[in-house]
This record gives sequence, structure tokens and C-alpha cells, in this order.
Amino acid sequence: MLRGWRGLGVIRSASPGTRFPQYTRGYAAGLPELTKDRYSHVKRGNFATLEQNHLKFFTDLLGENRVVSNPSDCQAYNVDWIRSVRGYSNCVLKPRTTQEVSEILAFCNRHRLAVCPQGGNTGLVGGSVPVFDEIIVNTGLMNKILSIDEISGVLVCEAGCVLETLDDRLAEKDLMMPLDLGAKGSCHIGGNISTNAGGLRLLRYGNLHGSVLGLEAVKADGEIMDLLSTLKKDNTGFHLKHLFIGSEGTLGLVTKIAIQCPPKPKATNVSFLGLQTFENVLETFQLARKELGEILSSFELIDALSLDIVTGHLGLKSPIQDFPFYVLVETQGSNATHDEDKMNRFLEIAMKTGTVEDGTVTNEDSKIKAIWALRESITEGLLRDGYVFKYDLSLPIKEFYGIVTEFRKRIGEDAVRICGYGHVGDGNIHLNISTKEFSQDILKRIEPFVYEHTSQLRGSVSAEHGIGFRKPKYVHYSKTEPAINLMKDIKRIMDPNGILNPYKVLPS
Ligand code: FAD
Ligand code: 2HG
Ligand code: ZN
Repeated sequence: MLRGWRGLGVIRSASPGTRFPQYTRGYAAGLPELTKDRYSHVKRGNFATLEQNHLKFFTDLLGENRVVSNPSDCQAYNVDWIRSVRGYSNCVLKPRTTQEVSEILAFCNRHRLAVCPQGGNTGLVGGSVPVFDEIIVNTGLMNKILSIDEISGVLVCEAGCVLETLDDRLAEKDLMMPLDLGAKGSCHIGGNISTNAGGLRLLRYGNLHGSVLGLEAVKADGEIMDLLSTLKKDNTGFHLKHLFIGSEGTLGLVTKIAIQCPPKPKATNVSFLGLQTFENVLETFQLARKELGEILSSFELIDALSLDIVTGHLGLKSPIQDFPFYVLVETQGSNATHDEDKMNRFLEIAMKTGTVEDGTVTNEDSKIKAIWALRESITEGLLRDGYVFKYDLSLPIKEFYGIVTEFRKRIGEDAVRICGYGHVGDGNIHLNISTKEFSQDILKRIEPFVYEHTSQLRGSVSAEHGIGFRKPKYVHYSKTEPAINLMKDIKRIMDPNGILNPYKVLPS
């Protein structure tokens, strides 16, 4: 029989939504090599170099406090959260209004100064920091909530609002954000939209192309595109907002957002289950879809070596004994009794048929948070291994885990750890290969094989994290040449001087 809650003990550190010490992390653990040295084949574009008169324009516009130009103060904005890339920009700008963003971009465009838009800097593909000396436009001070319509559930806010803050404010009105991710305490909604972030409940609430009703963005030449509709239906020509969703700051800087928010669920149940094989995981997923139907809000996989990261490095405790695989199954609904009945029936069948061997289930807030921490803290814990090679793949569900075993064969003991976790419900696995430090040799043994393999299975080389700096040359594994050419044409029209996030997303 399924066991109740037990053995969790005190949860230390890393609760969901912990605000990451992003601007100090790099120093404590050592700075990565400069990107220009590690990836020396990438050449700086023909952009201007920052001069005193440029800085004077920015300080006249923003005031001294919102222009960071001291190299040591700029350092933290130059390093990405997983310490994989590092630029050397000596200019970080912190606009407060769309008008200021517009004037910054118009000036940069006129003077051929390259720009790197930056939100919470939690991106995992090296897109959020400069490659060379691009000017960083950080949206941290554009953090006002403009309106929450309690009847329609529409939130309108500025791009720099932190995801968790938005969720907290919506909760006061019995609403919630339609997306959730482990970085919620630091990432900005503008960053989420620019990466089309997926997260932990996409299975239930869909992706941002569906929930974003409108947005405002500033083009490379400073022109403001007011697409901030709050209408659910608006078929007046091309749906331009979609160009900014997931284009990772290469087509414009997103400044405001209107987003459809679902009601906050009245009942949440979370179970954490232990399984022997990946086949058992698939059977359990199929059962969950059948038995939990519309209330299934998450179905997440954690393999043994992934759980070991959070129990080992972060001191979190697993509520069940050791297994090769674990799944976290969540329901969200409006009727506690109905939802609990469904969850219990699902668990009974899973235990009876033997697909699940042990598990725990809870509807208590603190315990739900503790279980989620096991899943959400993996990314953070992995950094303690050393350097992490990250792959975020969409694969046919049956082949989902094979890539992890394949790499265990290929790399074996030369890695500290090769593990897989992710969003089974969305067919999206996170393959992570950690090593003591960055190694070109290991990189060559992983890439391009990992992408070739994904492409052969007709998967996607970037399911939800984006392309950023590290993957442009692999886009062709998931997109045809005509599609890539059309993307390049769109980029040329919207940013003819190529100043917005150069070296990212599009292959050269
Ligand atoms: P940044 O990292 O600052 O920027 C990301 C990209 O967007 C960059 O290319 C940047 O130039 C661009 N950008 C940022 N703001 C703007 C703007 N206003 N206008 C135009 N371009 C902009 N991602 C997922 O999809 N699912 C997950 O489950 C998930 N979990 C994560 C868990 C952890 C612990 C961490 C560290 C990261 C996770 N991520 C996940 C990745 C990351 O959090 C998301 O990509 C997030 O959406 C990035 O938001 P950000 O504000 O930090 O953006
Ligand atoms: C998650 O699902 C994130 O936790 C991060 O997308 C994945 O660390 C990763 O590889
Ligand atoms: Zn993910």
C-alpha cells in the first residue's frame, strides 16, 4: 500500500523560488574563461566600441545611478547563471520606462553599438550575457504591475517583474501565473517571454504563445511596437506578438506584457513515486493521463543520479527509499474531495499493477513545497559537480531516456555524472553531463552527436531553453534551410544593423 508522508526531516536551503544570488555566484565558484577565448572561432562583429561620449549620452538620459560602467561592478552582469560564458561589457544600462529603452536603442542603432537585452540572467544557453563587449540593457527596474483584471484574469505588467512576485500578487486575487519554473525567484516575465519558457506545468496550462494576449516591444531602431492587446480574439492581420515570443532578444526588447492567468486551484495534490524501470515511468504516465484527466498538472521525471544531486549536494531528504527512477505527479483542481479520490484511485491502480513500488502523497502546503524542491533544485545542485554540459531535448516519448544511457556508454567515467530529468508530460528531457571542469575533449564527444541523434529521432535540439549563444550552429538539426533563411530575412527587416543580441540564435 502507498505509504504516507515520512522521513522528510528538515528541509535545508533551496526551497522553490529561492532567489538565486546571481550576481555573486560567479565569484565564489571562480569565473569562467572569457567567451572570446573559449570560443575563439567566433569573431567580434563590425560594431563600434564604447566611448566616453556614448556614456555621457546614457548618463544624461538615465542619471549616473542607472549606468554601470565600473568594470568590477559590470562583472556580475557579464557571467551567466551556470558560469558557462563570460563577456567583458563595461556598460550596463537600467532603464525604467519604454521611452528610455526606445532612446537607448535608437542611439545604439545610430552609433552601431551592439546590445544584449537582459532580464533575470537565469537563461541556460548563454543568451543573456554579452559575447564580447555588447551594451547590457537590464530590465530589472521595469518592474511595475500595471493592472490585474479579476474578472477576465488578465495581468498587464512591465517586463522586469520577477515571475514569483507576479504569482504572489495574483494569489491575493485567487489567480496564478500560467507558468512556473525553478528560477521563478529570479527570472523576469520579459525573459520568460523572450525564451518562450516552458516550465513545470506546461502540460496543463500550455505555452506562452497561447497565454500571452499582447505585448509591447521596442525594435532595434527605437520604434515602439504597441501590441499590448488584452483581447482573447484579435485576427487583425499577422500576429506580430509571436515574433517576440521565443526570439531571445534578437528582434526587439520586450517592455510590457498582457497575459491570461488561470484561477488559483483550490486543491493541489502531489505524489512522489519510486519506479524500477523507464517502461514503468511510461506506463505510469499513461495511467495518470487516463485516471487524472483534466486535473493532471505536472508529470516530472527524476532519475537516481539527479535525485542524488539534491540529497547529496544540497542536503534535501527524499521521502521514499532509493529507486532507479522517481516521478512527481501533481493535480490541480477545484474540488478537494473529487481530486483526492482521483489521485488515490490512480495510485491504487499503479501500486496494484506494480508499476509503482513505493511512494508518498500529500495535499499539505509545506510538504508539497518540500517535494517540489527535490525536482526544482537539481539545476542548482548540479553546479556543485563542476562544469555542466546541458542539453534540453524534445524526443518521442518512447526514446525519451535512451539518450542518457547512450551517453553513459560514450563518456562513462570521464564525467562526474550523466543524468536525466525533465518534463515527461511534454516529451522534454534535460540531459546533463557534469565534469570537474570545462573540457573541449568532452564537448567534442558530446556534440554534434547529441544533436544528430535528436534529429534522427525527429526531435528538437532545444525544447524550451532556446538557442542562445551555444546552439546557433545546430539549429539546422531541427529547422530546414528555407525556414532558417526566412528567420534571417525577418531579422534583417527588424534589425538591419544586427545590433540586437548578435552571435545568438541565428547561424552565421
Ligand atoms: P535572461 O536569462 O536574462 O535572458 C534570457 C534570454 O532572453 C536572453 O537571450 C536575453 O537576451 C533575452 N531577454 C531577456 N529579457 C528580455 C526582454 N525584456 N526583451 C527581449 N529579450 C530579453 N527554462 C524553461 O523553459 N523551463 C524551466 O523549467 C526552467 N527552469 C529553470 C530552472 C533554473 C534553476 C534555472 C536557473 C533556469 C531555468 N530555466 C528554465 C531557464 C530560464 O530560467 C528561463 O529561460 C527564463 O525564462 C529566463 O528568464 P530571465 O529573465 O532570467 O532571462
Ligand atoms: C528544469 O526543468 C529546467 O528544471 C532546467 O528547465 C533544466 O537544468 C536543466 O538542465
Ligand atoms: Zn525544464
